[in-house]
Amino acid sequence: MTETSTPETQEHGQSEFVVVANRLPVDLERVEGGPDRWKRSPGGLVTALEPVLRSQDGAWVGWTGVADVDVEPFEEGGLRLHPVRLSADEVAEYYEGFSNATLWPLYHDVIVHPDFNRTWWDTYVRVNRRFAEETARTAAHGATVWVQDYQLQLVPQYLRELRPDLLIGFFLHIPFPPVELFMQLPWRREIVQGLLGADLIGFHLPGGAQNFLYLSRRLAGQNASRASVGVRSRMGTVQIDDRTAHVGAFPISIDSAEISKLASSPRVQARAKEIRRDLGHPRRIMLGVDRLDYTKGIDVRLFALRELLAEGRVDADDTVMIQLATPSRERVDSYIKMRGDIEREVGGINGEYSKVGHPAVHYLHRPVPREELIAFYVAADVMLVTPMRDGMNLVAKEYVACRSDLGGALVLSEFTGAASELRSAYLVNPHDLDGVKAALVEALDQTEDEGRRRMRAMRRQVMTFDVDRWARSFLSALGRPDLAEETTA
Ligand code: GDG
Repeated sequence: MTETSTPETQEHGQSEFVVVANRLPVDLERVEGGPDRWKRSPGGLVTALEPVLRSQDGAWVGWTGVADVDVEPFEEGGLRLHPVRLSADEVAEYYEGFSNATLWPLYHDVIVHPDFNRTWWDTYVRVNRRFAEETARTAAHGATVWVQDYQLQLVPQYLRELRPDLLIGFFLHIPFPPVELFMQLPWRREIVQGLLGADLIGFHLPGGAQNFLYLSRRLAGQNASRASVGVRSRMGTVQIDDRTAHVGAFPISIDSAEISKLASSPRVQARAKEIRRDLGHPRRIMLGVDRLDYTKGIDVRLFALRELLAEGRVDADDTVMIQLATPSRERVDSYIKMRGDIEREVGGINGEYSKVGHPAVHYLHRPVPREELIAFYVAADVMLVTPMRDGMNLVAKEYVACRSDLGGALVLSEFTGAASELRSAYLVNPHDLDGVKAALVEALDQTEDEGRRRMRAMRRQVMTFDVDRWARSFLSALGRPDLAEETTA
């Protein structure tokens, strides 16, 4: 890293723009006897922010994904990365514990019971402090810092205490829960105060922003008010002493043009045909793509399929389902149980309805390469997105971006953030199994005209509001329209 000699950058770091997230945008791969290797994990976030990071001497603060390793800051693919060390106990308590067995279920409608464990909370506090300290070392005087997601909700406050000169944004990628549920959290006041350290607190939906504004008034005794600005983001403000925090809705999206282009490429089109051929040219292919998570409603679509097969409304001879389930949080108890339940259900359906060489449900429990995933989207006639609760759901948007042919149908849960934008999907209430079954049959049997009409409307939305636009609207609201310009550079 090169050092400059101005007093400000000697005292602080040199990055004018810093992203802080639980994970770095690279995975550490340790090879026995060999040097460490870094594998890029290109999510939408890094794609959208890369141009700003590059132009602003930007940095990314996050964990490497491996416990107990010390790595000095380094550069990878033009990005300056600042690893935060976590011990094995901290991974168990801050990440698997408080983040994924307390906050995750609490913020997703308590689908499973959140564990309120005081040791986990203490570790969450300690780790959030460490992230704030590393960020404080990295950021230049007056820099802009963008903190991401539920694992780091205390970072804005700690960072402000350390570095009042910084401009701090926070974005929550998961739903912000209804007030009644949030009030269960023993550390509810601390979390609200933690978030209020930011100058701008962003949620996917206006409902989350409203819940947060109400809680700021009630728990932090702050003077919060609501104002309506713009069509897509309703902004409110919270007054904290002489400072104003802004609160708003910024629905995230995908790199729509890039995905659309990849889906149209001859290689992906050929692979999609090959997938259909490998399946024995069924009349209809249904597809689910999810991290294996209890919020995603994978069980709902399996129950619906099983009943439809039993009733003869779907025929396994001409219709198949593919479920791609990416392994996730495999050491958390509720995930271990859910995996067993889902695999039993898949086994049950296949036991009853498959023929040799023609399973009714194809289930892959492993990540697939990105291009392969896109080929699955292109091959699928009906995409099943049935979460019980989901902040946004990018899979739904990716499917739409892949269908420049205006083919295919999307069955989409009302309880996803995406449902507020994709109104022409077959919208379902995942708690209403008969409703899900009816929507599934309708989507399987839609006429070509009906399908094209719906897909055209959804594509208009997804192709217009992409991840770049999301990042620009957040950075503009944060008071950095100049950085917003950079995202299109
Ligand atoms: C959280 C919120 C919010 C999945 N399997 C494979 C694979 N994926 C990719 C998908 C998609 C991403 O992972 C999943 O994004 P989702 O939005 O669907 O869900 P979460 O992981 O729960 O994300 C969510 C999001 O944050 C952003 O704010 O929308 O609500 O829960 O991009 O394509 N990619 C590859 N192989 C796989 O097997 N290559």
